[in-house]
Amino acid sequence: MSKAPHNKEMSHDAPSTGPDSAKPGLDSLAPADDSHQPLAKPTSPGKQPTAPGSLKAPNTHNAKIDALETFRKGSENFPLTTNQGTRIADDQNALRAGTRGPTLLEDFILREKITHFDHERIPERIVHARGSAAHGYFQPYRDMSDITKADFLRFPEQLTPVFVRFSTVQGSAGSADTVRDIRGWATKFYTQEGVFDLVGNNTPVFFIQDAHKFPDFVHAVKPEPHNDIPQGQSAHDTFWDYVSLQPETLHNVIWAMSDRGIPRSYRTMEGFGIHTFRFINAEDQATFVRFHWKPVAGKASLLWDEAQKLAGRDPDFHRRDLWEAIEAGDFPEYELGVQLIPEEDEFKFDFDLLDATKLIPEELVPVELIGKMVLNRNPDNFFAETEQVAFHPGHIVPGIDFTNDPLLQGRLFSYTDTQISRLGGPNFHEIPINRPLCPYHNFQRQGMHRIDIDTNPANYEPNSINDNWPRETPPSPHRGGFKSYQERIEGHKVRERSPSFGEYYSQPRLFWNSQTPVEQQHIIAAFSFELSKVARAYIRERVVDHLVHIDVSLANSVAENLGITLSDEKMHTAPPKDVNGLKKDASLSLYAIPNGTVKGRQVALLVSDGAVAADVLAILQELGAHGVHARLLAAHMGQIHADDGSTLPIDGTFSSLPSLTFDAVIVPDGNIDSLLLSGDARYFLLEAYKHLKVIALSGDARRFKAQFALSDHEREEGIIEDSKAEGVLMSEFLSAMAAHRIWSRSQKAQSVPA
Ligand code: HDE
Repeated sequence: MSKAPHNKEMSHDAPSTGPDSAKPGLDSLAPADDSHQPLAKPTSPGKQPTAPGSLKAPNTHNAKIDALETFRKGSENFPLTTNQGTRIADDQNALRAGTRGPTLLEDFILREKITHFDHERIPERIVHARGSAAHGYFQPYRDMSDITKADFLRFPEQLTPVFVRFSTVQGSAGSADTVRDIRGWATKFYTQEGVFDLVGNNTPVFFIQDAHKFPDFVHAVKPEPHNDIPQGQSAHDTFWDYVSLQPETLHNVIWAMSDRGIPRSYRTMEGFGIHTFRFINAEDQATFVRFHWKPVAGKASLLWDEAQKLAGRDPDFHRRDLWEAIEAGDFPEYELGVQLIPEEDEFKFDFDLLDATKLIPEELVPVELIGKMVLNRNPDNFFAETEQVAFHPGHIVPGIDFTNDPLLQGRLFSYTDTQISRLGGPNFHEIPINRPLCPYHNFQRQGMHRIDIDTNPANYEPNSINDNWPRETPPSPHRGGFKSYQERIEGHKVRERSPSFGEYYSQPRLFWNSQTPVEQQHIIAAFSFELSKVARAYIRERVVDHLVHIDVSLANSVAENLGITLSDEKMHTAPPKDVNGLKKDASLSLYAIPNGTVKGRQVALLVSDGAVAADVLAILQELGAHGVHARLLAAHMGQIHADDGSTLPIDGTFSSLPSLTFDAVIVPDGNIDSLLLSGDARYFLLEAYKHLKVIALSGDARRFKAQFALSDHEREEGIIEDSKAEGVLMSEFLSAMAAHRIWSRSQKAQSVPA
């Protein structure tokens, strides 16, 4: 690197920057002894990454898919040193004058260690502070060049590395995963033409239309300013005060109050780019596009009671699920979808495409699935990767462009600005997780924490000293320079919203009407819960007054729960107009269209000494064959003794791994007496029953039916029973589990106190 060529070929090969490329120069300065070599050959020099290339034939690009390898360092078999490489002889004691005397200022080892520690925190993200992330790759299904010239969407054989960070919005970095909130979904595509960040959420709309309102909205939803309560939740006065005064928020609010606000896992969430973007093809033709992520595992959510309990029993529930799924080889998969709208159709809708509080119903514009993303590797270091990753909707590549959505336009300023304060300067793009995988060269080379050592003698352009390198690339159909779409703009300078943004109730109504009856009940319960936490009665009433304009029955049910009586006039409020004549759109519901597979789900087996080994084995084999994870739970850790004398290792206890953390439960045959006597085991099953989970009872375990107020002869959907596990019991169990929950039990389950 010290004598790097002036990059005259403008190549798209491996980056010429980075610590490794600097090595030759540094090596010549290295001491002759081996003081910087491992003491012995490292046995595991850091975690070996899973190479996405091994899943599909690699191409030249895929060879660079794990570019972080350049920066990863393990420390096995290396001596402990200071940051300057000086070997440390004693890391237990500070240097002091006499064993009982004062510590000496001279102790550079102590000073360096404590100083570094003192600065180990960076400001957490102002929103989306709590997140977890994973590496993976994206692969397009077809050549999209008729619509976009974006290189990463042109070659079905080409894998593009990605890094995805999922997050909650409101809570701080240490808050619980399962709170009711919107989830952030930010994807960094390391394309050969530069980094493309798709920074979206798990809802297709946002709360506000204009970026200018964002600070007020965020202040309102964050904990209250006087006492910093509540953490990670919207159930408080300032949020609902804001909502009641800003009806444009209602659409995203009803999504947040639906089961979308409490996803089962990051694997079972949909994602959305929200704003309308533009695709640009090689002929400079533009097509409007809205981005979607569709989870291959299907869509699924928690129940509110589960979500609240999990916030205490396992605050890392989503983080752990993502991590464990990847470690187990159940790589989360998502299909990238696009809704494409020709430019000439811009004004065909009852809403404005530039309004981020409106979605485009899939019934009107179907989603075309154009590729798949697979998350197949956990980060090595939470801070270096998940915390330091810097997303920005303005990180964009040729073939994709912005529109005049006023929310998007404001975001384009905010993200760089926030990274500069969060990551300590303008060189955050040099942090390994943020570096483009294609070469990048320009004349910006100073500022805090500069890592690259630019050798070009000219740091300006035009220059003749270095033959004007690095030079601009003219736009061209492929691999050209970025050229903004030439949209004709005309207008007065105004602080004014377009009247086409002015309708707030039709889309929330479409959402409400599209839900299954159970989902509608959940929405009523969520509004009722949240508003019951609002101390000021007039705020509760104002919100209900808005709900009246969405749907009178929704408003009335919430009002009843809050002890509010709606006037006759309100009860006869006319509904808003249908959206382009549409009354329902099944895609807006989580469960209207059956979806998903059982692969990757978690099942608990409750056992005790005397469990029938053949039964347990049959269950484990059948679950394993369908990619379902089983855990054996007992009253104690260690092992239990099965009926045939064999021992079964236990994964957790009935209380340490509560039913909340499982999708379904099976009680195998054998020694049910002791389980029936265990309060923890009975609580486990009752709670699973309350949460509408599939329960299978084999052999003697059928005695548990009495717990669910069922006689020996009564059958109930979702309680799968047989004399043994082998055969029909397991096939019925698996097909019942595919529907996520036993919705028909909803009414009866309400009487369960667990
Ligand atoms: Fe963000 N948003 N946002 N946002 N946003 C941030 O950037 C902002 C908006 C989203 O995992 C911040 O790096 C403004 C919409 C995600 O690191 C900040 C506006 C959508 C993440 C910021 C919006 C998002 C952020 C805070 C209104 C969905 C987490 C830390 C104009 C399409 C990314 C940071 C990650 C993060 C500003 C609205 C999604 C302050 C001004 C709409 C997923 O820059």
